[in-house]
Amino acid sequence: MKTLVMISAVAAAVAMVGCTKAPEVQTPDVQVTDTQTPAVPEAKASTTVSYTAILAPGKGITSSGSGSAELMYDPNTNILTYTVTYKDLTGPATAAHIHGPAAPGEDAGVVIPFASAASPITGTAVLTDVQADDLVLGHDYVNIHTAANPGGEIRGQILSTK
Ligand SMILES: [Cu+2]
Repeated sequence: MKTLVMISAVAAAVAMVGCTKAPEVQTPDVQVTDTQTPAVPEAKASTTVSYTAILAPGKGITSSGSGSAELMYDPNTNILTYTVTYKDLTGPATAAHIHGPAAPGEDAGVVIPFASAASPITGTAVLTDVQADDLVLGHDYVNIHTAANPGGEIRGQILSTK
C-alpha cells in the first residue's frame, strides 16, 4: 500500500500576517472507485489438482529410456487428463497404462489403459471413487511396456505436485 505523502506543517508559514489568505490545503483524492470488473466465477476450476510422474527403468530393467507424465485431476468431475512423453526405449512401446494401487516400485494391475502407447500420449479418463482415492494417495504409477520388457520398461509413481 502506498503511504500518503506527509502534509507539511503550514502553521509556521503564517509569519507574514495579513498578507494573504490561508493557503489552501490540498486533500488528495484517495477514494477508490468501484469500477473493477468482478472476477468470473470459477470456483470449481480452482480445485483441480496437478500430478506428475518421472518415468525411469524399473528395478532390474536395463534401458536408457526416460519419460514424464503430467496429469490434471478434477475431483468435482473425477476427470483425469494426462500427457505422457518418453524416449530412448529399447524398442517401440507395445502398451502403456496407469497401474495401481501399489507403493513405489511394487506391481499392480491396470487401472487406466491408454488408447495409444506412442509418445506423446494424451487423453482423459473418468475415475471411479475408489480409483480417485488411490490416485490422491499416490498409489498409482505410469508404466510403459516394450517387447523386451513386457512387464514394463519405464515407470513412475504419480504424485501430487504440491
Ligand atoms: Cu501396463
